[in-house]
Amino acid sequence: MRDLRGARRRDRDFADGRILGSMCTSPLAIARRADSMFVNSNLGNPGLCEGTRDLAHRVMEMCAAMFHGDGFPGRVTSGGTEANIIALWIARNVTKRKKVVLPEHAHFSLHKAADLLGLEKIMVPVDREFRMDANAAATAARDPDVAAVVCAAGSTELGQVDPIAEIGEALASLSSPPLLHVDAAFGGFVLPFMRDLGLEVPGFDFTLGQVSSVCADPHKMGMGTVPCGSLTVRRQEWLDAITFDSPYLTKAKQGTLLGTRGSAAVAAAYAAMVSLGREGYCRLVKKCLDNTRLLADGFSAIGAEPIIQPVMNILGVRAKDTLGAVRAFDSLGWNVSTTRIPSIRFVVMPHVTRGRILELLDDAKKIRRKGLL
Ligand code: 0PR
Repeated sequence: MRDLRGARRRDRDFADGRILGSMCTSPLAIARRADSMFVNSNLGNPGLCEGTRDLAHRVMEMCAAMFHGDGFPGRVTSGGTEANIIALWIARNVTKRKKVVLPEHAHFSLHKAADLLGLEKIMVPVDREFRMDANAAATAARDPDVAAVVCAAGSTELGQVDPIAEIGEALASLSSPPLLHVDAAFGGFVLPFMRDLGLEVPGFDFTLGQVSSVCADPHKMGMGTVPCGSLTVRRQEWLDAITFDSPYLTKAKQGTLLGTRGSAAVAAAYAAMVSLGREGYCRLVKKCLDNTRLLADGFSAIGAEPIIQPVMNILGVRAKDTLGAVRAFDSLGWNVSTTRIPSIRFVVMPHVTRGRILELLDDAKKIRRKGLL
């Protein structure tokens, strides 16, 4: 136990409000409790664990409804990486094609997926607002060997939303269009609630007829525990394309990437989603957006400009010396990260309070005086 306590102390805790370099956060109390109730269950053997199988089903029903795909099937996953891999796996098997169109800002899990699946990547540049260039995406998608086009709804670096409606329209005009996968690993638990708050949100979900699949992670803005993601797809037969016989298990077939896997985070996702409901998520999202605005305005006030006006609760700030500034923040006890643009990246998760933002801005002034910002 001493070893464990020692190791645990060395793992940073979100609760101190100083981590702005992660997309995870302190899970909701009820999610932690749910997690600890299911440490002994295995979602990989649903015949033995019918309880968690049902919870997984209900989590997926809620995700489908959140993305206007009521009744659409899906899978809980271990996170965005697994969901992106499954989405491209489906695309490859359904279309029997060998290429994938990715935006330049695609999360590295999509590069992993392409590598694993033997898909050739066609990279599409971003526009001045760091959105996937719609014309270039449309041109790339005309290649008849393209299995899928991937767009982000909440890019990892800047939280930007690609012009998914425009790209979807271009795909609709093709005689045999590729699948369109939306990576909303982060934005999936932000954008629907921004819409509820009356903010303008570009189309990104199944309301767009061409969208084939959407992934969204309960372990990011969903307030669940790690590891939990989701993938919702438009058609059941697409899941059949990745389903295998599992003769030794209590169910004859398995349609997921992982085999044995924990149920705990699925129970936690269920607990977080049911207890927060849309209103609870709206409150959290509003708080994060307000704090992001405060941070962006604070940086502008000291002459360090945002790369783009924040779309959601992720902010990129231009620095004179990006790595030097990140190191300086680090030495003052802040965890922040960088983007390839380059800029300093701040993810304003629910554990980051208004008070912490004001402290961070005070420290930013010191870093500015050193000439790094
Ligand atoms: N898609 C997008 C748009 C993402 O931002 C991420 C994760 C993924 C997919 C992959 O999700 P999983 O990591 O759940 O498989 N983006 C974060 C990032 O790379 C992941 C992360 C999370 C990094 C917590 C650090 C950290 O402390 O920034």
